[in-house]
Order: sequence, then structure tokens, then C-alpha cells
Amino acid sequence: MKKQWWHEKVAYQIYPKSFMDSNGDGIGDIQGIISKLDYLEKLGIDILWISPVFQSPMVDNGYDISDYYAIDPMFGTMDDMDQLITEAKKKNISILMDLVVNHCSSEHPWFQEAMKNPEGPYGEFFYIKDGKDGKAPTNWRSYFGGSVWEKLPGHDNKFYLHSFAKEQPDLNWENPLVREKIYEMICWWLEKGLGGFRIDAIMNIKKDLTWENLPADGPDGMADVYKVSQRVSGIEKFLMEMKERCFDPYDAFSIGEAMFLKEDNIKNFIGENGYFSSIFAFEPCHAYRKGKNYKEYVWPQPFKEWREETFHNQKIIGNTGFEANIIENHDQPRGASLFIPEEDYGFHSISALATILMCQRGLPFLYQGQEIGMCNRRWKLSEFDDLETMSQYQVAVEAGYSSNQALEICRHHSRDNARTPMQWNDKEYAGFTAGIPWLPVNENYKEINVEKQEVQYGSVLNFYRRLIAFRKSEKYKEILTYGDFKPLYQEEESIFAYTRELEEKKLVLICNFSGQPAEITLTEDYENVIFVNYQQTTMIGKKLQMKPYEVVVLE
Ligand code: TEU
Ligand code: CA
Repeated sequence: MKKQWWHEKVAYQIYPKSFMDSNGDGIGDIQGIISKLDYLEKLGIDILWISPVFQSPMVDNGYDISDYYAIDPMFGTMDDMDQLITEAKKKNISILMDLVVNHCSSEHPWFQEAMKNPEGPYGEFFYIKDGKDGKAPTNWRSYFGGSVWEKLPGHDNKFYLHSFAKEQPDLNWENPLVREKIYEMICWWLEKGLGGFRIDAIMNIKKDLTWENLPADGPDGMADVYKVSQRVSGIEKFLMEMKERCFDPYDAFSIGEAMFLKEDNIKNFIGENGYFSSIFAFEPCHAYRKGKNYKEYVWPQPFKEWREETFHNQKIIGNTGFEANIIENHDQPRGASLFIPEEDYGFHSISALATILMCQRGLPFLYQGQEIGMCNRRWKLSEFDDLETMSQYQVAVEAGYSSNQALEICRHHSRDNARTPMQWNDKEYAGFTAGIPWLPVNENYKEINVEKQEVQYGSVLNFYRRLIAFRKSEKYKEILTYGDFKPLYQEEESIFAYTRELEEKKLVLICNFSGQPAEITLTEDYENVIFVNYQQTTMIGKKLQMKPYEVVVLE
């Protein structure tokens, strides 16, 4: 495999609204990020993915862009952005911005023009269709609930398509001019010295141009729009073109938010000449979801299914490329709450989870706050901000759940869990802002915060630092990056174990992911214990006696 600059890197996602507020307006901003670059450097981060900071009416917190060439004043200025790129570069940190090009905002001038004159050139920038007798052209259901079709204001029988909120009209990728505009914009940003892009919702850009109804999958008579992207072909043309026109010339790192990838497509997506450098491994952290709705799920995430999904992903990817391994992001509940039963939450369980994640084959992507073990918050209904949560609350209530049950469901799932302000210290609002934060701070900030963990040798934060240093160490980085992955002890109830092998070197990770002790009989001899989360490892002959949530890496 040809080596790439990003193969051995560790990445970190910032949700800018909630990371650090520099001017006391309660909203995180770019200067706030700059002020924390030392912290990120010390953690061992090489790549920073910043969720959208472009100009936006913020219906979906920046995933609705009204000007791709402007920074939203909420986050700062273009000078701030340039400064961030420059300052980060001094620390060998590459910046990824968030590329949201499946859709833009309904306030983008393109859409404003399309509304004025749907027959004109900007009408072709979107999917505008005539209704069927005044009704929506198809029965597709949007990701956030309701039809993907919305009446074009001021026009009787015309509808436009939006896969997400109605304020996020889908861009027409079939139109070569739209693609030109997008590629131009991507290159403009890469010229500034970005490391690359995370690419939002990209599997949705190809539509079914026959505009046929799908078999209904709910009482509303509609069918989830993701099913459209699963059945159409032709997306590869767009993705290859974008790669060749934009990413290749800049040697940029591109990571696609690509879900539902079929096995035979992996090479095309992330192989040596794939459309993207990488894609996220969502399956292992979606094992708790039993349907597309919030209400269909098991909690916490079942261990066995998580392990199975991980092994399956590792197997189908093999050495073809690298997926990005995550336990959480801005669209998920907190990993520490999802993977660990509440009564077991603590240093050992969190550090075990971290080690399992970080020693797998693939690129580690951390999400802000994960490195201190931030977890879900107990919400009141009125405190939720996220539009997806609101719509899913409705779905649960309409399905006959009581308001309390619906609230409990949202407490588990809500994307707001990941979006509470970063917990920097035990002062007011966790040191995130000198004003009032836009979203409540998790009440546990006095216990769980960066400042406290900085000075505590055995803290989650210091563990993450050691773990990242281990992953990137001269001695082990080759094997941890390129080594083959093989599952181990799959017949054991609560053991997560695997080997990494490169030439004659071999590492084995064994984790007892449960609150009970466990005993494992080793099948081979090992020379060294090289990474642990307990001070002592108990080995009697070939029997490894494991404490609750103990993890060991042997050589
Ligand atoms: O998410 C795309 C997506 O498919 C979502 O439906 C996601 O699965 C869901 O939010 C999980 O709960 C991306 C962004 O990550 C998300 O924040 C945006 O809201 C969405 O695109 C629209 O831009
Ligand atoms: Ca601010």
C-alpha cells in the first residue's frame, strides 16, 4: 500500500458552537479554538475536523449554508479562519472543514433566485418538480420527518426537494454548472492551505430520476429517502470527478459521511484510488439502533452486536484502505453513555473503551469531550434545541408513547447530548463562556472537566494522552497503523480481543468489557505487557485473571 501523509494520524472533531467561547456571547468561536490549540497539541492531535462555520441561518447549526465563501459572524471572520489554519500548521495540525454540498440553505442566493424564477437558470440548481394534483411528486420521507417535498413559495403546483429540513434544499448534482460551482469553491478553500474536508451526507447526492414512489414503510404512507440512494446507481461519476478535480491536485484528505456501503464497493470508495481517503465506520456504534426511528433501539448498546459489527467491518475492509473509527460524533449520544452501562461508568470502563477503539485498524477520530469521558445529560423537554430531537419526540408521541416515555427516549438519543458545552474547569458554565451558554452545560462539570484531569495522573485525559502517544510511538506506530486485524476469543461472553500483525511482529489486545472479573487462558506466549489500564496485570501460568473493565495489550 502506498503510504499517505494521513495514515498514521489521530484526528479530533470540534463542534465549534460548543467548544470554546472567546467573547462571552455564549457561543463557541474560531478564536476559542485557536486558544485551545496547545491543549490539542498536547493531547497528540494531528488532524482537526471543524463542523461548519460558514455563513448560515443556523436552522441545523451550520449544516445549512447560505454563503460558502463567508464565515458566520457568530464564529468570527475570514481572518480568524486564516489565522486558525496558520497557527495549526505551526503545530503540524491540519484543518478539515465540513463540506455540505448535498444541500445548501434556503437563504442561499441560488435558492432565492430559483424561487423568483423556477424556469430560469437557478431553477436548475435544485430539484423543482410539478406536484401530482397539488400533492407531492413522490412519497419519500425526509431524514428529519415529513415529506422531502415542500411547496415552492409563490408557485401553485411546484415543489422542491429537501432530504433534510425544508430549509435545506438539495442541490442538483446532475447539472454540470452546479458541480462546477462546487468544485471551484472546494479548490478555493484548499488554496488556503486546508488539510482537506469531511464530506457531509454525500451518499444522498444521486437521486432516482424516474421519481417513482417507494413501497410505504410507515403509517404515513411514506418511505425513508435513504432508500432512494440505496437503489440508484451513478453516484460514482460525481465522486470520481470531485476527487480528480479537487482532492487529488492538493493531496487533500477527504473523509466521506458514507453510510450503507456495500461490500463490493469498498475498494471504489476507499481503496488506493478510491473516491475518498476514508469513510466513517458507523456500524459498530449504531448497533443499538433497531430501526430508523429513535424509538426503535436497545440501551445501552449490546456488547455482542457492537463486537460483531466491529469484527465484520474490519474483515470486509481488510487491507483495502482505512475506515475512521469513532465512538461518537455530533449526531450521536455520548459514547461513554452508549457503550457503558450507567452503573459501570468510571475510569476503567472509559479507558477500556478508548483502548479498544484506538488499537483497531483504521484512523482514530475523537470527538470533543470524549477525552475526558463526557457523557449524556438528563434533559427537560424544553431544553432541547436540535430539530431532529423535536421531530423524533413527535414520532414517539404519535406512536402512542406517553410524554415521559418519549422524553426518556430522546434523553438517550438526542444529538444535543454531544453538543453541550465542552467542560474546561469547575467554574461557572464549566469555563466554556463568560456569558450564558447557548445550550445547558452538563451538571457533572464539577467532577468531569479538563482542569481537574490535567493534574490527576490516573485521569481519563492523561490516559488518552498516553494512549495516543502509544499509538504514534516509533516502536508501535507501524504495526498499529498497518498491521492485520484478527478477532480473538469470540466465544467468550464479554471479552473484546483481537490481534494486530505485521511481518513477524504481533500484538494482542484483550479486554474484559464487563463489571465482573474474568479469566482467559492464553493460547500463545507473549514477551511483554505493553499497555494497560490497571497498575497490575495478574497472570498465573497461562491464565490471565482480569479485573472489571481491564484491558491489556501484549507483545
Ligand atoms: O448527517 C447526515 C445524516 O444522515 C443524519 O441523518 C444522521 O444520520 C443523523 O443526524 C443521526 O442522528 C449530516 C450531519 O452530520 C448532520 O449533523 C446534519 O444534520 C445532516 O447531515 C444534514 O446536513
Ligand atoms: Ca463567541
